[in-house]
Amino acid sequence: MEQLTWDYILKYVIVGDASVGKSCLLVRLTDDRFGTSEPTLGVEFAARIIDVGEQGKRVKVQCWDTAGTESFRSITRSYFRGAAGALLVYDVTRRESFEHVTSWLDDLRAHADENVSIILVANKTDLCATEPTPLPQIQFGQAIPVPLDPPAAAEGSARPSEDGTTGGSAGATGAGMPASKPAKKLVPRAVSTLEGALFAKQHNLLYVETSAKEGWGVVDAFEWTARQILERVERGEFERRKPAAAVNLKEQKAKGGCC
Ligand SMILES: Nc1nc2c(ncn2[C@@H]2O[C@H](COP(=O)(O)OP(=O)(O)OP(=O)(O)O)[C@@H](O)[C@H]2O)c(=O)[nH]1
Ligand SMILES: [Mg+2]
Repeated sequence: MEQLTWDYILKYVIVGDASVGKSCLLVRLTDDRFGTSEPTLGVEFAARIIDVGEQGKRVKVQCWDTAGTESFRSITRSYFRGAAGALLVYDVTRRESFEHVTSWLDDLRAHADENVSIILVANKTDLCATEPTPLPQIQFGQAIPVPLDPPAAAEGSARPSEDGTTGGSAGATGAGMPASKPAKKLVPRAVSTLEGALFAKQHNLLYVETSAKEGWGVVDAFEWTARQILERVERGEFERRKPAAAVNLKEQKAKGGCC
């Protein structure tokens, strides 16, 4: 039997509009794969142990994936209670999913732990770029430095042009270059990196850009929040070992699975 130990158990929730990719992000975290998923009915649960920080703390993330559909909202809200970490997800290609972030944030602030660490997750970036957008360096425990201008495209990366086709050189077959798979059709972003990062800064959230499809930034989203939570634990901001507490410390178990 595999010996699985952890230093902390953290309760997480994933929230955001329907179809922004919440379930796919969780499947990417727990199974490291991308699959088409059905809309979530109510809530689903999964867990994974991750290593956090240079001190190598092992954290068991117990995550509730909630339905984004309005009709489930009162049910899913009840799962926010006591959450130490939250992923607030929008789809970078759908502007309205970003416009609804404020309302999800209000719900989280009202129902999750008062010290909840929230990361704003800009998902589906693979639809707009062939590689992850370079983000400003994010230091934990510090405000996110927001760039004055949108980050320049990485050299060689393809950027969407106004007609939605690839404007860069990735996948191009120049003289002497072997033929590669056809360039992916990219769509324009509905929410820029700058706008997402600025919103996060204004509301004291962490910020990450992800692709559940490509696996970009997904583990980071959970790990960065866990790091922030552990810092808050060290500062004594979470009550310890309370039943149903957001954070349980030094639980050590031998189990056959990680859930
Ligand atoms: N290209 C791309 N598609 C994605 C990504 N994440 C999710 N999708 C697709 O978006 C659709 C919705 O994904 P879900 O994970 O079911 O969305 P959800 O937020 O859980 O939706 P609800 O459960 O209804 O709230 C599916 O067709 C996914 O395949 C991504 O990162 N990139
Ligand atoms: Mg879902």
